Amino acid sequence: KLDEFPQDFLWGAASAAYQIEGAFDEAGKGRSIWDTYAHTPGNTYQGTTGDVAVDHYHHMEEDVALMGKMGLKAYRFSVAWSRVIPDGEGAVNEAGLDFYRRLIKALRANHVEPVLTLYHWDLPQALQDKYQGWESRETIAAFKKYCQVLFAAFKDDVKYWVTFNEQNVFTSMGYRWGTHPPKVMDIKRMYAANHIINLANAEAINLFHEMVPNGLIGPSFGYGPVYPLTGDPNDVLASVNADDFNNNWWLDVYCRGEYPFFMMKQLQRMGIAPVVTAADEQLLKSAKPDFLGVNYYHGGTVQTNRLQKPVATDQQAKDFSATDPYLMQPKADQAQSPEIPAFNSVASPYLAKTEWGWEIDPVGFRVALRQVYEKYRLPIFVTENGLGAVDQLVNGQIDDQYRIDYLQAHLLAMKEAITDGVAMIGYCAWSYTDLLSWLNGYRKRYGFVYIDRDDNGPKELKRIPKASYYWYQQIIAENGQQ
Ligand code: BGP
Repeated sequence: KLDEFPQDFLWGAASAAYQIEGAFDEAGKGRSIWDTYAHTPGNTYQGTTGDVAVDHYHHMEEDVALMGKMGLKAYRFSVAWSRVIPDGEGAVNEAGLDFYRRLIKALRANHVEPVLTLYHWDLPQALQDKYQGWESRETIAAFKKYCQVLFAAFKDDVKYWVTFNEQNVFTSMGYRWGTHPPKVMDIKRMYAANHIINLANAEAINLFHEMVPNGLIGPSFGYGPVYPLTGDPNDVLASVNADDFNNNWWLDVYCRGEYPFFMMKQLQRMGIAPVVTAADEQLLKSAKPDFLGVNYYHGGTVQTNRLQKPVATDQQAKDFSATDPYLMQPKADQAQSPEIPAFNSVASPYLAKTEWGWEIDPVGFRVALRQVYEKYRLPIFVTENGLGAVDQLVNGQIDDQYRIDYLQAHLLAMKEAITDGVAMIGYCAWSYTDLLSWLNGYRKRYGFVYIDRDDNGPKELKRIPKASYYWYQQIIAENGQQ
């Protein structure tokens, strides 16, 4: 028999500022690197931007009222740094801060616990221009100031805080693949930026513990278990390398305050390791997150890159990348990563895929929760998990049974992990309303609440609860009994 969910389990849903707010230049907001990136032709799917997004900025009360009706226990959102401090480090824009003050008040009035993410990818453009963003230590000071403003403003009203969302994703996309801002393709710079962000994360956690002693803070990491394609020891070795490369490189720093030993050695051999001073080491060791945010979509299967033989022809690699730019297949005779050349990512022969080619793997969710808890023993807050699909509005309704099936399977896996002994705070499905998918525009929908808009622009932006909304309402009411 499976354990029950804890009585105070936070059943939630998530979002991020750039993907929902719109109002990109209203009420004193500064530009972010995502404004710049999306405004540059060729960078996003059909040129879609978050200029209007789903206009949550002007529909906030309505959106929160629907959360109240749903019985949602927690709502994860991010603050747009450039709305609060338009140039990233100077004067505070009171109107920007006020938007979040009103949001938090509305959440509390509807008995929804706010979960505030400090950084979900939208760095103020001014910091990119002035300091080269996350490649410079000046940006740590700016981030600390921004954190200080938010901690002071919301320390009595927000208990759960997330520092960085998916550092692994935004740095790999932004500095390795060049498919997110700042569109750099240089792995040495990628490792340097990661180190700076690790320091910023540590500074934020330490400052938080001084200023908000009753709150809880941690990073949200995009975690996927790594599977070897076969039992061939070469494939197993590849999976050990890939686990360092995909997961440990970040998680060990967050939770243990140190970089993984073998991978660091390898980077040093190649001359691309970050410069870590004694003071840095001390800082990283001193900052302890209170929980670990886990975003789970899928794991990854790898095989050894035998004799550097191609795993895909150029055409196959192109087709694969075209389905979803997040899943980049190494091209012919090219390893996934020059620094860890012993693995290549391949499709799992066991798993079905979503319309965007993401593997559907609820068992992997249990594996993920177990692995992370076993290694770091921190309570886990699942801060994202969900299904991106094309939804059809038929007679004013959306019957997204496929999303219900997906979520149900993942909730069951989570219950099994809890029975295994994993300590969990809550679960935020991605996403609450439909929203902008960074590189896929508006047709890839994740929400419990449908929003009437497409890639060509807003229609009426009407909010329509989907079948999954009513299903989740029931799940919450029964605390996960199904
Ligand atoms: C995560 C991000 C989210 C969200 C989600 C779905 O990596 O933290 O912001 O976008 O993935 O991704 P996508 O929109 O590419 O389908």
